[in-house]
Amino acid sequence: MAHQWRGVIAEYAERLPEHVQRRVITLGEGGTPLVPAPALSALTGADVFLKVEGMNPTASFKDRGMTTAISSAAGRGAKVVVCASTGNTSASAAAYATAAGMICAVLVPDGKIAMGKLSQAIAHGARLLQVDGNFDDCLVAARKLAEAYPVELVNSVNPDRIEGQKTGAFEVVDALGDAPDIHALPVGNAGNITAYWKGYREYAGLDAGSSLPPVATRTPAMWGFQAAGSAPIVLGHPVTEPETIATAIRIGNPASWQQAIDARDTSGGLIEAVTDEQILVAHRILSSQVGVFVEPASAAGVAGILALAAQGRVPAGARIVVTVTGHGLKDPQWALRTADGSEVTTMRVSADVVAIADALELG
Ligand code: AN7
Repeated sequence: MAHQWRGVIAEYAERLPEHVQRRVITLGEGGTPLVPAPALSALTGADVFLKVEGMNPTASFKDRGMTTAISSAAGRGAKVVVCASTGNTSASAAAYATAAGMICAVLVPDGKIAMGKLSQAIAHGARLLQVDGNFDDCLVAARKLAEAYPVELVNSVNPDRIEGQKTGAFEVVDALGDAPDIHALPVGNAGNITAYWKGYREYAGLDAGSSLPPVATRTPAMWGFQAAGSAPIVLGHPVTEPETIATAIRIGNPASWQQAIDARDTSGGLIEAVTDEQILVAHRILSSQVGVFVEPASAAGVAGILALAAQGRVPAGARIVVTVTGHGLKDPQWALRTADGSEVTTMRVSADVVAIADALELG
């Protein structure tokens, strides 16, 4: 019988609020692969899987929460949405707003978002403004705009976003048959760690007020990783000038800070920092040893489990799921550098089979 994945609202309707279901705007998000990563299992001594969120319609995990946020706004008759973004939220908001026939306003830090994401927001017709400031400044402005004007805010401070993003946890449990021991992921504005933790708790029957039967017998330890130059939760104070090559998580004052701490502490987990060098090493291992191409921020979770394994802090044989949050094609320049930072060169040859075979060292 013909069947295709219907998007997260239809697939998880009974676990999502009714108000996001009045006018469903979907691009078929979710249903992303959970890929075994034997190379990472070998490096960590654990049993590692990747939740490959670059397979979503706009190539990042943001689509899970955008279908619910835009559907909710559409159900209330909203005409204009706004978001602040380090790039992926803007790409997703622009696509879903277009599908809903809405106007999408986007505030991004000037010169600090990856070209692929900028292209997506523009291609989908967003009213994009490059703001003289960082992401945190953009979010303050977006919140004020939504308070003072008839505009809906679709950042993850909007609870409808968290509802959609929690489906990532549902899919992990549906694929594995139960929750993993550890769930690792990058942390920026801290919406995703909040959402996964909510999803895992709900599937384990730990949320008050649900009459649905539990699907999982347990919840994982949540391991969040920030970039060392943008690690406010690790440091315990906001970072006024966050820096990292992982522009997606270049965030100094996360909106869901307290929720991230709750997820860390109630799950028995941790939130730690990884350096840009560790991020780039993990990025390279993912592309050259696993076969999964991600953007730098998305490699932070993998960098984290590798760092903890090196410190002997990864339990042998633990089942670990790492969310890799966005596709490598968003920010492809990082593939074109070698480990020592020099530019990758490619060979030129004549269209002659012998010359080509020689160049490939097949002779
Ligand atoms: C690839 O797009 O904040 O901790 O404005 O794009 O839920 O913020 C992006 C964040 C991880 C961090 N990986 O997730 C935005 C934005 C990628 C991201 C994160 C982001 P949160």
